[in-house]
Order: sequence, then structure tokens, then C-alpha cells
Amino acid sequence: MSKFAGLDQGLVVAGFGRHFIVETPDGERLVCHPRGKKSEAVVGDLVRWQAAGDEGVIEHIEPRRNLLFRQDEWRTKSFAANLDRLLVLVAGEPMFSESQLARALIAADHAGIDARIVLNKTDLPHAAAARERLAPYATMGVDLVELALKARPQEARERLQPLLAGSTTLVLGPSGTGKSTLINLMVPAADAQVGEISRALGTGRHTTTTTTWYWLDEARTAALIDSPGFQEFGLRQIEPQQLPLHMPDLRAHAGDCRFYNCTHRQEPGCGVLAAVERGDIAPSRHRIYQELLDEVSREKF
Ligand SMILES: Nc1nc2c(ncn2[C@@H]2O[C@H](COP(=O)(O)OP(=O)(O)O)[C@@H](O)[C@H]2O)c(=O)[nH]1
Ligand SMILES: [Mg+2]
Ligand SMILES: [Zn+2]
Repeated sequence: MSKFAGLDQGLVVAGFGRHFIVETPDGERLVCHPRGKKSEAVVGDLVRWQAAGDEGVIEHIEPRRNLLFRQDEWRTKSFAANLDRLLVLVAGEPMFSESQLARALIAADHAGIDARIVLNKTDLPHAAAARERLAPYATMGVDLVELALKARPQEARERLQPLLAGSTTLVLGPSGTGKSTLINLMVPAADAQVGEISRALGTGRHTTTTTTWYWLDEARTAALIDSPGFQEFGLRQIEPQQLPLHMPDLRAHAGDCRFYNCTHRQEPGCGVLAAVERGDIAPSRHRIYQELLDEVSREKF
């Protein structure tokens, strides 16, 4: 038995860098600080904590099922832990960046997390261009849900409910795409839950936009996590040779190359290039692959 087993359990529901909001099994929320300098806890972590006055100290983080993070040259930023699913929310207005979408899907695949794409604002004419940009993803088997969260909320709710039931879902996407609209549609008590966090933080401590956990139901069986930081999606955690294996359309042809160490850039007898040539891999995907390969191949510090 772990030496932490006697301590109180908790779930990290918000993180502010140097302090966290931890929810107890009976639903109370309190401020907790990490033991020591390093603050390794992330939203979704199950922790063991010890009271220290009105606040708490996180003594232990339970082993994680998974962790979604991005890593640039200098640092690692975690989105959340112990996820069942990632929803990448995109729209035609503002038009999403395909590179950012690809990066999120690769990071999820690397972390072993199921990922889906949600195209929002399908009531707008720009949706057609977004749908076209998403075509390679639908072809490679990524599940795509089309919604109009604001224009057709009832239909959106019916589509999302079965997808979210009984699970923990992280929502990522560029700003202006509808993340807040989605949270407010699916989480009736969203304001109250944010209020609980503000109350725990007390006055004087400001609530900057941060990763936030929302319960979808009173029984607390399903949750949505809203996280900023979709930009700057570094993938330095991926080894160059592993990169094609996290891209399903490339992976399907990466075994057909003449050379075992083919980089799929210009080698003769490359199965990936042949597939691009035939139109089985979208040119945009091969372009993104090369851009990412350059990035992950750069000298690491
Ligand atoms: N036309 C249209 N606008 C939407 C839809 N969903 C959200 N919006 C609008 O898009 C804007 C950004 O939404 P918001 O939820 O704040 O996006 P966030 O930045 O991702 O949190 C708001 O003005 C919403 O009203 C939709 O289905 N159709
Ligand atoms: Mg928002
Ligand atoms: Zn090749």
C-alpha cells in the first residue's frame, strides 16, 4: 500500500501554475499548493493532499492513464491528464489552420488518446471551404462531427450527448470557434462551476483564463475540459522516425519504401511519395509532414 493511501483524495479541476484547485470526493473545492518547487500536477490528475489551514498541499499524484502535452524547444506545457477523448473544434470563420489541427491529432495519437474533429458554424457559407480542408482527415478515418452550436443548438446537443456521456473530454480549438458556446450549451451550471473556483481562490487572486474542468452531470460521471493554448503547438516530444507513424495517411504507405530509413522527402522508391503522386495522400498533408519533420529533427537542447 502506498504511503499516501491515508491522505485525502482529490481531482485537479483548475491549474494556475503555482497553485491548483482540487475537488474533494464530496464536491468541495479548495486551493492546493504543490509540495516543493515543481508544480507537476495538471487538470485531470487524481492527487493525494493534506490540509494546511484552509488550503492544502499536494503530496502525491496518482499514476496517469495518459497526458496530452505540447513541447517546444524550451518547455513542455501540459493540457490535461487522464482523458478519454480529445475534441478538436474548428470552423470556416475564422478559418482554422490545418497545421494546428494536424499537430493536435498527432499529439493525441502519441499520447494514446482518441481524437475527433468537430466542425462548427456549418450554418455559415465558409463551412464549405472548411469541409474541403477537412476532406483528407475524413478519408484517413478521423471521425468528423458537423454542428452549428449557436444556430442549431438542440441538434448539436443531441449529437454531442452520446459522445460525451460517461467520459472525460478535452476541447481544444482556435479562439472564436465556439468553445465557450459548446461549454455553455452542454454544461448548464458552467457559470456556477467557475464561481466555485473563484470562491475557492478568494478575492485578490485573479482568475486568468486557464484550463478548467466542468462536470456535465450532477452524478459527476462525465466531464468537459476547456483549455487555452491551441497556438504554439510544439511536437518536440516526437522522434523524427516516429512522425509518419502518428499520421494515419502516411503510415498506410510508409512500409512500401525501398529504404528502411526513408524520410519520405525525395528518396527513390518511396511509397509515401508515390501515394502523393497518385492522389492517395493530400499534398497539404505531405507539406505538413515535411514542416514537422524539419521541426522535430532540429538539434535538441
Ligand atoms: N454563425 C455561427 N456562429 C457561432 C456558432 N457557434 C458560435 N458562434 C459564434 O462565434 C463566436 C465565438 O464563439 P465562442 O464560443 O466565444 O468561441 P471560443 O473563442 O472558441 O470560446 C461567438 O460570437 C458565437 O456566438 C454557430 O454555430 N454559428
Ligand atoms: Mg472562449
Ligand atoms: Zn518513403
